[in-house]
Amino acid sequence: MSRVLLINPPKKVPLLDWTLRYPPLGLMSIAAALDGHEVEILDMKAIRVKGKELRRKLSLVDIVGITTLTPSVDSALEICRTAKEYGVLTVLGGVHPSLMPQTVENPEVDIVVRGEGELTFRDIVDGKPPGSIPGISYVSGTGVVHNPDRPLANLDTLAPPRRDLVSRYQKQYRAFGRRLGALSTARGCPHKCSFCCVPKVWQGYRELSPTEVINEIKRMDKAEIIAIVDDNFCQEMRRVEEICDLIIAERLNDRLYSVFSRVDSIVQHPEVVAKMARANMRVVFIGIEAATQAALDRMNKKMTIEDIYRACEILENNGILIWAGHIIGNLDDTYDDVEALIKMSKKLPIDIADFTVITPYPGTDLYRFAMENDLIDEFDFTEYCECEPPMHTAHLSRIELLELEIKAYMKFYGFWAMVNRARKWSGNREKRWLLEGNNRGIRSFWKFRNKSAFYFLRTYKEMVGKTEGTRIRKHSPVISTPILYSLTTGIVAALITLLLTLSARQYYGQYSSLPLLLIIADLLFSSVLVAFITAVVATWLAIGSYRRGWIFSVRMRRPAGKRWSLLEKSLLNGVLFSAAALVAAWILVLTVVISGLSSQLTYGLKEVLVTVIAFLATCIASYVSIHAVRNEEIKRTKS
Ligand code: B12
Ligand code: SF4
Repeated sequence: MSRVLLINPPKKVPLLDWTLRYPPLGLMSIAAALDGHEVEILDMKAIRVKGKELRRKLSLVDIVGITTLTPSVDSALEICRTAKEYGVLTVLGGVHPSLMPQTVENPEVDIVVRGEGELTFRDIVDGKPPGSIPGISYVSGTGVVHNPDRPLANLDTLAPPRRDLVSRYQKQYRAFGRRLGALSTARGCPHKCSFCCVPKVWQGYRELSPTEVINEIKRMDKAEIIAIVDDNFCQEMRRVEEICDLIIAERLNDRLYSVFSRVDSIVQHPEVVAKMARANMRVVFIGIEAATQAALDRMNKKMTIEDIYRACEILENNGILIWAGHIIGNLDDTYDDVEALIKMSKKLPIDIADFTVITPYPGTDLYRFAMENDLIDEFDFTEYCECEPPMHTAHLSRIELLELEIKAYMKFYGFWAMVNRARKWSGNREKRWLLEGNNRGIRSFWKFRNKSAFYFLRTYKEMVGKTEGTRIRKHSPVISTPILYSLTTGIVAALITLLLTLSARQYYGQYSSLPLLLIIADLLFSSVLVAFITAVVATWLAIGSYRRGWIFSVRMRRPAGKRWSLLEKSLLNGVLFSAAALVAAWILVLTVVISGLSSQLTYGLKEVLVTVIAFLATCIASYVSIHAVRNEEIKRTKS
């Protein structure tokens, strides 16, 4: 008998991991195949485990198995390193090592299990020699060995997941503020979308029989919402119908269900969708991905824009909560295309929206294309969480992708958009469950929304730092919009100018008794000087502030015109604004002199004049400079 510790690594990715906490179904499934062995599941995403406690647990076992997605690979490797200190056999499984079996080249990893894990891991734990176990990769004396793939199992022959091993974390597994249970009723997907790794990991599509699905639901009596994790639960609508009939007949529709579905499946069988609603399948996640047919075709999505509209209509008419996924920055998307996608998401009756930036997961066609075309900028997999763009596209830079993502979230989860959505939910009998139990559904979104705002502010600053090659101070001031920034700096510049002119008043004695020519010369000179200095300083500050991520500017990108260095742009603005100030001051002085009001050329007039010039020059110079740097018209001085 071996002692086995199965670990869900602690890495939490922003956004999704904040709203949804799922039980580690993969680990529960492989644990089910290990009878006769001593097994524990340590869900480090559900609870905080101190280093000392982890070491203690590792010191007591023979084998550690860790489930690994791409963004959590570092976290998994770190656990392997600790495990190796205690001589524990380390095994990695899950999506990432299945797609990148070369992960086994890390000295702290002994074995990588590719694809379906139950029977393969069972062989490892039973102590079979590595050479005889299909579906694993390992390092032998001659180098890395990739054994042939293991034939896929009949799902009905596999033991049901060991839910008892995670019951102590049950309170942590939640969605929409409700206790969540996860259920897999099918594996794989027959489609081949270019950005998706599922067809590569699972190969083919297999189902659990409807009666087994019902048996499994019966075992999940503690869950208030059951998340069916199949990639396209609606792949075989006749089976879905059968499952729904059984759920209704067995009165298992007292709990909520959430499923993932392709839009075309919904469009082809609206009558089954009505039955899904009766079975209390109240949340359907659909992948909308793009707003143009060209983009859908390019990603091989094999559906139409009309399908998207029609599927939303069908779901809405059945009172099903629509949760839609959008990809920001499909390969040929322009800025306009992404803006159209954001608009579309607001136009459709979508209740919850995910906006994920294009992410080239290893093993996908997208990854291959991005590598071949040198589009990937970030090779640190911990950043592959669909929140921060690791690549650029032909038309969109990384910072633009991030800006568009932020813009999408701002529009969809803006204050009034949220209020309107809450009103819609409260007026809809089928969606009112979100407001039940002290509004826990809505409150979970509200928390998510506010946390995301802070996350995006930080990420934006960091991304500006990376893409602009600027060192970002950790605690830099809050981010401002260009208008707010320009107005604030304008007011500060005006106040400083006013104070300086006020304090210089004593040196001028009786100003209005000075010779007229001298007063005119002084007014003109002061105007030019103030305009020049404020414009130069404002330009320099605005460009620096933008590059440090203190100004968040989402706007249409114009084709870059002439490019300036920071010094050139500052001097240019200085000259332009002082020329404008000279003209303005001249007009004022001439008007006063010509109208015979020379006695009005007082020091008070000078104070007002230079203060106004300082304010305007700073505001305008800041604003235009922000847009100049935003449009890449300013050459980078650092890299
Ligand atoms: C449910 C789900 C989630 C849940 C829970 C994830 C979890 N760890 O359980 C939530 C919502 C939290 C989630 C989050 C994310 N997810 Co997710 N998720 C899924 C989904 C839909 C189902 C996973 C599942 O439960 N499958 C059923 C079980 C039985 O399969 P399994 O976990 O793969 O386990 C089997 C094998 O992989 C293997 N195995 C797994 N672990 C181990 C360990 C050992 C030791 C061994 C031997 C074998 C083994 O054996 C198991 C049984 O056969 C998959 C889609 C899919 N088809 O995989 C996407 C998927 C895994 N997620 C994905 C992504 C991108 C994410 C996020 C980055 C999304 C985001 N924007 O935030 C985050 C990352 C979270 C993180 N911290 O790393 C990608 C993974 C891409 C990649 N290369 O890693 C997938 C494939 C979706 C996709 N189409 O792209 N996800
Ligand atoms: S995105 Fe969905 S439909 Fe497309 S291949 Fe992946 S799982 Fe299948």
